[in-house]
Amino acid sequence: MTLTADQVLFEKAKRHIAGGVNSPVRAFAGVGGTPVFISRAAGSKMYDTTGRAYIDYVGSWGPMILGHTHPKVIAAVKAAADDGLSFGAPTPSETTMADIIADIVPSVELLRMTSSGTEATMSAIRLARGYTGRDKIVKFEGCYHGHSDSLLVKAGSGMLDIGEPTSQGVPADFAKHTLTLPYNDVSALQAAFEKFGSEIACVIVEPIAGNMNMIIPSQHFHDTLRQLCTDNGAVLIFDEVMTGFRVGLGGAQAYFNITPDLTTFGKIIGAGLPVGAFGGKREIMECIAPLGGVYQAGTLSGNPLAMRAGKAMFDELTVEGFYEALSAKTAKLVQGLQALADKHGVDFATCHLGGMFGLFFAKTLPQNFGEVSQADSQKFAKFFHGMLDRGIYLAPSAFEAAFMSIMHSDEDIQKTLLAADEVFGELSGT
Ligand code: KE4
Repeated sequence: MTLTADQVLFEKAKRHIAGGVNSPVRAFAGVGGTPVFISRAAGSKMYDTTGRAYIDYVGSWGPMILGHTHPKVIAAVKAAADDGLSFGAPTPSETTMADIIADIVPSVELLRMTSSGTEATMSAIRLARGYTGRDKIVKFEGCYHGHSDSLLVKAGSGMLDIGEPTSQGVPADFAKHTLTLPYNDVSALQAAFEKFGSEIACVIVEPIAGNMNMIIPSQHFHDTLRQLCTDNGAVLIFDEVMTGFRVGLGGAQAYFNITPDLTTFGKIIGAGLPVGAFGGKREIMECIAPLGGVYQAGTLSGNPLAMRAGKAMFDELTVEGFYEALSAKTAKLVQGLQALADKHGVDFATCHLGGMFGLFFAKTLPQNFGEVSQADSQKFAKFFHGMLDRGIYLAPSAFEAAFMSIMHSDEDIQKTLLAADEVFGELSGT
């Protein structure tokens, strides 16, 4: 049997890369088949090693809101590279980035850059524990905050594809400090604080979930969470690694009009280069070394290429009307998909906000992880492959959100809907 180009590349990758991928969710474990190896990307498209084009709705899991190889971002990276790749010393470009984030997100009075979202959330958890002197943390089932030990308990994203919501290798003594509650459930929140309130250092939440596909929780959930944290002296951490500058310029905290104590960022702020950040109340952030006793560091934190790429990115994101245009593209696609699924009698539910959208093979829109688990992931896998065969690249997992870029054209959306019409037709009645 002749192997495809991707199968040959995947076998070669497996020789020295664990599972052939440098991040599990890329391995297609959730949908089966062989991952597509990408050779380049431009605008709304990625190209495999045979030159085949795919309309990309993953966008590197969120960062590529301007589309791939945006000329101003590429120019900024090239200019920065010509000036040197890394200095291990402060640069003005880090100050520029910090000022931009603090200006756009009023809850951020002081911040620290990192090189990934995982580092940002791990550091924020340590900071909350150091600031409060407490050990317990609260997270929510199906939410994913990166792969630090405290947070790999009933987590989402790629852990759900491999059926391991709690990672091996995390000592029980460690995991016991992590309380995991059902997402978007006010009574569970109230009960947890009633029982543990004075012991809880922080609550970390995806303010809009994107790692069990997409769930927009109720305003009541967020209002209650904010009040309980305030009443009990717990730090409220909004993990906006995915939603930050994605669901709107101000992120989910602006959408819900909630002021978290700390916010974590990643993905978009580096325009696709390795970056993360955490920030918030000055009083809390001043506990971070060298100001305070909570240690946190990183050789490449605030990398000048990522900072200057991020600046070029924000120059575009802050243009009047950007998010209105992006949201209109998302709405056009999602409403078109829903109409086609309805036409073919396929149980399908969608949600979207800004440049982020969710797709479920379910009669009604899931409101928590339990309901997400009831959605038909087998049908999702068939839909994924049917669309991939037609040149449409969706997230290779039923537990991931999808992303629109400002570069996706009406033609891209029409082609996507044409493909979906055929695939829903194949799925109807199955
Ligand atoms: P990174 O360490 O992957 O930069 O960020 C971790 C992280 C933290 N918080 C949220 C809300 C996140 O969504 C993520 C990472 N998201 C996944 C996709 N669901 C990254 C893709 C991957 O793991 O390869």
